[in-house]
Amino acid sequence: MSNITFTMIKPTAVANGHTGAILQKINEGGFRIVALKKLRLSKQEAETFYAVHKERPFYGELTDFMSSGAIIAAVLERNNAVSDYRKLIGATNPADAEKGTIRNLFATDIQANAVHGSDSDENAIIESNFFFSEKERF
Ligand code: 3AN
Repeated sequence: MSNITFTMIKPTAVANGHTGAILQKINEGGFRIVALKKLRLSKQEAETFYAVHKERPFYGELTDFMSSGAIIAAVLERNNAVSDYRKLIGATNPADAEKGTIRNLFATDIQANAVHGSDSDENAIIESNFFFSEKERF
C-alpha cells in the first residue's frame, strides 16, 4: 500500500474550465499535491504513456485525444492513495460513475472521462516518474 498516486486532468476537462473545481475535489478528498504541471503531450508521448493499451481497439483514438490539448499532471499523496483516488474519480465510464465523483461531475463520455488515476502502486510510481523529476516534488 503506497501513499502516492498519479493523475491527469484530461484535455476536454481542462478546455472546459474544470481544472480549479477538480483540484478542489482533490484537496477536499484529503490528497496532498506533491507535484503539479500543465503541458501538452505529443502523440508519441501519449503512445508511450498508454503502451499497456496498445492492443485495445481505442488505442489510436485515446492517444489522439490525450495529445489534442493541454493537460494537468499531478502526483498526489495520501494513505491508500491509489484505491481511494479511484473511489473519488468513479468508474471509467461516467455513465456508471457514482454521484458526486469527479467523472460523474465533469466527464463527457468514456474516452473524455475527465481524469486519469493510476490503477496500482507500481504504475503510480512509473507514471509519476514519466512526468516529474525529484526536483519537481515537494
Ligand atoms: P481507467 O482510466 O478507469 O483506469 P482504463 O485504464 O481501462 O480505465 O482505460 C484508460 C483510458 O482509456 C480511459 N481513461 C479512457 O479515456 C479510455 N478508454 C477506456 N475504455 C474505453 C473505451 N471503451 N472506448 C474509448 N476509450 C476508452
